[in-house]
Amino acid sequence: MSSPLSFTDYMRAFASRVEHQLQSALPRAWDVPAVLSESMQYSLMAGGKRLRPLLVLAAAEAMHAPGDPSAERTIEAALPVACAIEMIHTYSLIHDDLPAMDNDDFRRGKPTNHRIYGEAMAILAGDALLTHAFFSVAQACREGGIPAERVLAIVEDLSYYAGARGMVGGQAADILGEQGITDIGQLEYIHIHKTSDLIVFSLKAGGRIGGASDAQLEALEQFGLHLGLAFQIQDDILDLTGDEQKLGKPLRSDEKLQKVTYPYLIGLDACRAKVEELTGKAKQSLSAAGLPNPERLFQLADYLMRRDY
Ligand code: GRG
Repeated sequence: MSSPLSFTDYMRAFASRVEHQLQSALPRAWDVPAVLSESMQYSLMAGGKRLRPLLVLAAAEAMHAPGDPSAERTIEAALPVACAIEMIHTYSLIHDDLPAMDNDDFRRGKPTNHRIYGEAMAILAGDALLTHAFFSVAQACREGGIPAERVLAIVEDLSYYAGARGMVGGQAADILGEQGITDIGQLEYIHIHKTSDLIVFSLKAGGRIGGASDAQLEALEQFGLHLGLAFQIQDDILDLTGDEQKLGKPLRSDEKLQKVTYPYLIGLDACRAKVEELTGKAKQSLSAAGLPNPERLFQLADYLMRRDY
């Protein structure tokens, strides 16, 4: 029997499968106006950690006991759903970068979509990625053979977690509260919806594809909620310490306090402790679920806590 891949090789192998699948996931250029197609492709293929697709695949795999040969079929069937969540994530980044929102010039080390294609086309590329994500989920049934009732539940979840009750709601709360956030509760609401919700979706979708029970789905949800918050706080820490490293000096407090973030409210040390605490809680929620093979999800949680990019 071959020995299991190291975690790094595992991540690399899954990321490359996602990358490969994404390449052919969009409508072909001859079916759509060429500039629209190019603009969608530009942002979707611009790199990124592909975290959410990896979570879909790892959660699907977690539903099979180690060594179960049918795990591979489940992972393969989950790929269109893994692509779908990356399309939604990419649309949210394109729209978030627009002048009406964050007005950013660079994303993933490249000029933002609207800097290359103009605002109108960037809005449309985001809209088209959002819509195409649902097409991609439907493909999991048509081509991947996932039972229709599981795909229906995934569609329901996707509209819930990505929509007004989920990520879009979180973004709205962020914009509305821009000047007036004074406590952790408000910040937590924003992060749960902006960040955790797509992570929760990814884990539940993987679980659903692998046939998770209601109790297992609930555990995956709790895992994702805590993991998402830990991920966001780690992101805030890296934003701050990254700026310090770039500038080669510690920032003055007035330089750090441009935006209300976790470090702004509770300081860096408390943030680091919070990331550990939330990661521990995430792993605890998952342990209780009795998934057949949760090992890679545990490793992913530890990896995210220690990441430095
Ligand atoms: C415009 C509807 C709408 C929503 C925007 C995603 C988002 C909501 C805003 C982007 C800003 C931000 C910090 C969001 C929190 C989620 C987050 C940390 C996104 C970045 O995700 P990564 O680190 O990005 O996985 P890559 O580039 O690696 O895919």
